[in-house]
Amino acid sequence: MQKSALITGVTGQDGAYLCELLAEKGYRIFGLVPRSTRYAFGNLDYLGVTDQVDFIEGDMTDEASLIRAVRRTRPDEVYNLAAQSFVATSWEQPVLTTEVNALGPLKLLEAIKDFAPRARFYQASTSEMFGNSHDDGLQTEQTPFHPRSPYAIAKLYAYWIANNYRESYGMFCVNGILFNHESPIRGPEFVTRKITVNVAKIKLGMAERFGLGNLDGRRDWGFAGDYVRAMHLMLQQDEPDNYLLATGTPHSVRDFVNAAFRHVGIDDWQQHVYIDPAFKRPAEVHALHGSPSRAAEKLDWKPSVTFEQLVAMMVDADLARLKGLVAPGMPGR
Ligand code: NAP
Ligand code: F7E
Repeated sequence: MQKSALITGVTGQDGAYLCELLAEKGYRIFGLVPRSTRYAFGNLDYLGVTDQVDFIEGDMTDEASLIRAVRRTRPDEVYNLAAQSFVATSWEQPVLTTEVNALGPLKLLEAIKDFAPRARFYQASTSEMFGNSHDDGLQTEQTPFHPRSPYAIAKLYAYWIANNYRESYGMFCVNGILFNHESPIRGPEFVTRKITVNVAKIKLGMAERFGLGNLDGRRDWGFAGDYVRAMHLMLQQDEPDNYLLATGTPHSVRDFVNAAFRHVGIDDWQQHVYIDPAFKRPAEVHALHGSPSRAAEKLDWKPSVTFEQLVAMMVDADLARLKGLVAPGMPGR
């Protein structure tokens, strides 16, 4: 029988890759979209999957719309990817971030409990919940949480409420604790895409310099296409559980800058990058380095794209877009 999935945040980076995956698997896909996103299907268009999705208007802050979406679709699987996902903005808009990222999942879980209690639920949790906490430099599913931003604190609430609905009501709720994952359709405000867009512009003579904040921040960057495969796998297990996804190989922002410039044959990148304090954060997460061993063992998952391949893929995509080799408004592949 055909399976169905309801995806919130369907127009975001992960939403688009997940649609691509579930469409290949023959799912009926329902996508929740706020009114403001109604016609912003760039990521889905880019992956060629817009016509695979039945769109339902709704917003994570509007409980009635979530109830209606779940009642109308009665899905087998729900992927809660919707979020105010930019950490820096969470200091500017902490209340909105909390309403969307913490109370949103609670409202959605209530709707599922009442109208589709057998649906399997995926919560997009994040390595940001660890903050600077680690065990000998490495984060695992056992590492204590110490969130450092309103974003991470809201996500920690969602993490616990998903665990609680599993324990209280026997619902199939899983948390994917995902480390940073990127792609050619990553939002342009995130550091990786900001770097690849600017490096491509500099290579093509369209810009000279750009500003960045903390170059010493270390992240464990993987490819979004790999991570959505694991989201799906988590919902196919016999029992619900929480899993951490990472590559296990961290790099600094400086490493990313260096690799992106090197890819286009520019060695003296220091001439093109200046430090702009405006991009520094009130409280920084210095280093995220995750252990994917449990996901490897239990889900038989491993990432397929290396750091160098990811950087090259993103720079090449932005070069292609800027050269007009892909349709305007769409990130180049
Ligand atoms: P993204 O590209 O920013 O996508 C977020 C999606 O949520 C967008 O479609 C956005 O629509 C939608 N959204 C925002 N506010 C909403 C609201 N009030 N109601 C309904 N939809 C709303 O994020 P992503 O990178 O795909 O990440 C997917 C999820 O994983 C997020 O929850 C994020 O916090 C989490 N996560 C991401 C990473 C990562 O490295 N990418 C790592 C760990 C966890 P608009 O575009 O219209 O705002
Ligand atoms: O920052 C530093 C910044 O904004 C990465 C989200 O998907 O992953 C993402 O959150 C690092 C930080 O991502 C700039 O200070 C330096 O150390 O790309 P980012 P993030 O904050 O790690 C997690 C796992 C999520 O869950 C989030 O949803 O880069 N950095 N200079 C900069 N960052 C930005 N954005 N811009 C700069 O100019």
